[in-house]
Amino acid sequence: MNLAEQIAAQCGKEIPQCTNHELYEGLLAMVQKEAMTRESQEGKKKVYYISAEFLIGKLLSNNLINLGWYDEVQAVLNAHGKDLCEVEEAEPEPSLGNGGLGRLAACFLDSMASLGLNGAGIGLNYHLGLFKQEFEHGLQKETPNPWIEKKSWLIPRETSYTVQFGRLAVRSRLYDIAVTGYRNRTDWLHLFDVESIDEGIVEKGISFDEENIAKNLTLFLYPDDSTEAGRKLRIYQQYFMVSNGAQLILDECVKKGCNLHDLPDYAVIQINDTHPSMVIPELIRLLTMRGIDFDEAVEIVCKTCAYTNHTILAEALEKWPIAYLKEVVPQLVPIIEVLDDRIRRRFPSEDVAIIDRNDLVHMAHMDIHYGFSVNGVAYLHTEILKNTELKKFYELYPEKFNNKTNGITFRRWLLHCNHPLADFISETIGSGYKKDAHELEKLEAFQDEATLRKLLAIKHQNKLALKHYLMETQGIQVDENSIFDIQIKRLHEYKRQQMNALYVIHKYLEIKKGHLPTTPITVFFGAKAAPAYVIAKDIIHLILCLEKLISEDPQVSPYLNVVMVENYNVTKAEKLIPACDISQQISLASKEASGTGNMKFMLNGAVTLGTMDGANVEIADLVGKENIYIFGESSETVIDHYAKIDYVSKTYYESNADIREAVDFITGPKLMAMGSPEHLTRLHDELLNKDWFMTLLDYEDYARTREQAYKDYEDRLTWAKKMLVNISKAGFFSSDRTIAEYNRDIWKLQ
Ligand code: 26Q
Repeated sequence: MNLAEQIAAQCGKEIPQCTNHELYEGLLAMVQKEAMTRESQEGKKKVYYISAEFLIGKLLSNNLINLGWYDEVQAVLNAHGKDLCEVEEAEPEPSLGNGGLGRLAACFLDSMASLGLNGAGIGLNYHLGLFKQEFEHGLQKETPNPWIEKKSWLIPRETSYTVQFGRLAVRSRLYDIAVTGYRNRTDWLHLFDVESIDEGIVEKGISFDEENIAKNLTLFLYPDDSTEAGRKLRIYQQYFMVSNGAQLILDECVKKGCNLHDLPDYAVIQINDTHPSMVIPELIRLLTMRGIDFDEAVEIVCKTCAYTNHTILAEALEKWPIAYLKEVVPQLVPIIEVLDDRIRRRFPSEDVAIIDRNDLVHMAHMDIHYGFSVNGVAYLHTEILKNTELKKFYELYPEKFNNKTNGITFRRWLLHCNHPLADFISETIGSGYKKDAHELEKLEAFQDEATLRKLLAIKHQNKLALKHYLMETQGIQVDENSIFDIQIKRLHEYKRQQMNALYVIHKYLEIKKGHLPTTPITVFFGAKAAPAYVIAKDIIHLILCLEKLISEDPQVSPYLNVVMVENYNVTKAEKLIPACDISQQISLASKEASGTGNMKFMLNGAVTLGTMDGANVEIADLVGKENIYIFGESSETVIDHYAKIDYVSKTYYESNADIREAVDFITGPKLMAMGSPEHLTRLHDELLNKDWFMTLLDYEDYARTREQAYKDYEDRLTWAKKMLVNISKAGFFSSDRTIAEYNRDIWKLQ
């Protein structure tokens, strides 16, 4: 049978008669069948990547690319009057993560399979992904985000375990999603669910019915809300995940001939932030139940578990009240107490204790003491962990600390999302870069005018594609000839969307005064705010007000526009990133562990405007100062301000007229009439009296540097050279490189 006949057979009718949704389901089934044939048992030792989040995004196109089917499927569909891009639209996006950490886990699985590593992901099968965001009266509204249809990527398995919560026993059910490697083996993402889930609860509104754990345990993904007090249901989720994971790991190893004493020869567990940290006491518990004595069980676990830290925000480090744990997972409490006791005997300092004086369990501390590796996610981040945040631990265990700078999978973030650019690169330097990203460096030799013009043409084409997409989905009109200046990421004060908004106000006022930009500017935002994060929602409100104000002002809108993209998610990122000219990476130095959007933009030929924070530092090193716009105070200066508590935002407000004008515009008559005075006043007060993330400290340098970038943009060929250098140096940020380093230094699979 040829491909067209196979598709028709799978769908039960000829291609032209199929809806896009039917074609999606047919192709899904074909991909799943093929993925199974590429399954591999190879490798004695296996890496288990445990994570509360896997932000996998849509899977169809990616799988087709990885299997080597994409071009043929596209051609066959076209020949029958169908279009793969439209078929893609029929697929619901599984938003099983909040942002960076979850997306990283998804990129890592892709790279593990693509490198042929024996690995698996372990997580939870949330029935509703991260909430859907809608804008209503200039405010964010959250609605449920279901993604599981009758036919989905989930493959139900027979595997089922019992998980004990005090007296309550819950049965689990395993679902697998195939992770097809790029022209390589299939690995699996194991997602655990409860057998007794009841989706009907959603109808009654999003709230957690703790009485009915067995019915709602996997219904929702918690929105990243570091400031919210620990919710008990989250402990249920975490323990459910790790207990199932630990049981699966032990079963798999025993099946391969492991006698459990030699577990570290068969398994290595990567703990993705502290969300899965209970796997440590749980594994100790299970090993002792299987006849291993306690001391040896601790030793085995110490050699099996490795921990990745993703944040230096103190308030985001998980600390659970021991009373919660006693209630939810009483069987773990005596184990955690012994682990704490042993540390207290060895190291009397209160700073490194697991259970603190207030009876809070510090999950990260447990990971560091009882794991064999601790890594940060970018050079600067790891240095800050070693020298500041986790200094006391670094002194105890210098050998455990290592850096693994994040990466992204080029299959999704170039081959899939930017076909024109990928084709252009293949024509210019051949296709070798698809397997070895470092080959992108060959592009640097092509700085002739014809190549640069081609690059500009591709960018223009992608901007047009985004324009059409936004028109169709949000009814928004954008000017493809304007500069596309983009900031897309979760809304958080440390990421400083508010600084970007202050510049927009400044520019608006400049235009009002008759100072017009040479090329029009479109400032794109995309961001979800955690539902309980008040200031974050105020910032969204401000951005929406600015969008409205400007779009209704014919004097300004030919030169400046704001677009707030609704419900920002992986799918939207895939459309926005290829169209970007300027990538905003403007976190307060020392606060962004790495960032991975910065890498995606660079790979797609955007130029970064950013602070020396996270992986921006490494981007700047690679591309050189000609090809990036760096501004703002250094992480040392910022850390020093925090230590001395000497930052006063009002000083900057009072000494700079531009700042004063922009900040006061927030509560000026125009916005107050248009928006909600409550939100605007609160934000104004926050900036003036607190400004914990030092927006006003960096504003002046930010505005100046941004102006410079706009000015340089005018020289199109020089700008295109910057784009070319950014693309050619992006190879380092392939997650294949990151995963190869994890394997070389931590996992050590053959
Ligand atoms: C905590 C408590 C209650 C509910 C949710 C959470 C929660 C959930 C998700 C806390 C944090 C997260 C996610 C954190 C995250 O995405 N961190 C990012 O990780 C990226 C990958 O390493 C980095 O690039 C980013 O710099 C970092 O912010």
